[in-house]
Amino acid sequence: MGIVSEYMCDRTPGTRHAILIDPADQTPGTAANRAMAAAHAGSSMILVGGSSDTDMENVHATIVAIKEALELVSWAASQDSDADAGSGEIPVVLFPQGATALSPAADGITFMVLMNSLDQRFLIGEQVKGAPFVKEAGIEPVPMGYLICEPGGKAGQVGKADLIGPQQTDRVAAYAMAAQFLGFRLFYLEAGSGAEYPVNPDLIKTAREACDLPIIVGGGIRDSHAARAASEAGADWIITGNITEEYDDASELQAVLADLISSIA
Ligand code: 1GP
Repeated sequence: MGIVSEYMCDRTPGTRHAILIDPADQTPGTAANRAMAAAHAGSSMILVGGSSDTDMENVHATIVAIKEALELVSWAASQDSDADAGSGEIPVVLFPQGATALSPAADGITFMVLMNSLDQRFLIGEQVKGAPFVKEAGIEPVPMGYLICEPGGKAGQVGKADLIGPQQTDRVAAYAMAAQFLGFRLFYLEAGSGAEYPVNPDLIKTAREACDLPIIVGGGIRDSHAARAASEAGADWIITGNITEEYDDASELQAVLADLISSIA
């Protein structure tokens, strides 16, 4: 297993937090400031991905800017003898919608299959298209089963997902088992970016009991209450995208994220 896989798949008890940055929504400089605020707040990873209309150059510039900013954070922490042991550099991982939003500067990539898509493109097409780039660039792939639940949002529509309903525990259990049997290292339950409600904690709990994979949960998590519910149901990772992009002031963002992270620690 590579370094990023080991890091993401570490099952030490507790829930970690990551922010999702969409390069289409902000300049690389703003993305870097938000990543720094997240690192200071105690986030454990930066995911970069999102919109289907993002070009390669923009993704690359964003990742380079974030990595430079995080290097500074980690250097500053190393100079501070009072800093926490956990303040080292955190990974920047691609979370792509397709084969075009990639960058060789990323530490890793969630190499995913949208398991409940009805479209061949998201089951194997984009993966085959992107694989030569990932190999050539030497980006570490972390195989991931990705499942979209209601309401699903744009990801559900674009990905032509046969959405998992909030009460469909049997379905989620079967997908979680299949994800493990297929050799994925991670299992992601997605409600869709900006979802009006997050993944039902019952689905998370069922997936937790059905497989041994680390479970990532995202979509519609906007406050400590929702984050805690996902954490208590068994999520290993909580992802927040939209709330991260709502704050232009870095210290305000840091305070909001610190509050959310303290609720899942
Ligand atoms: C995307 O689920 C994440 O996978 C982010 O969702 O933007 O609603 O936080 P939000």
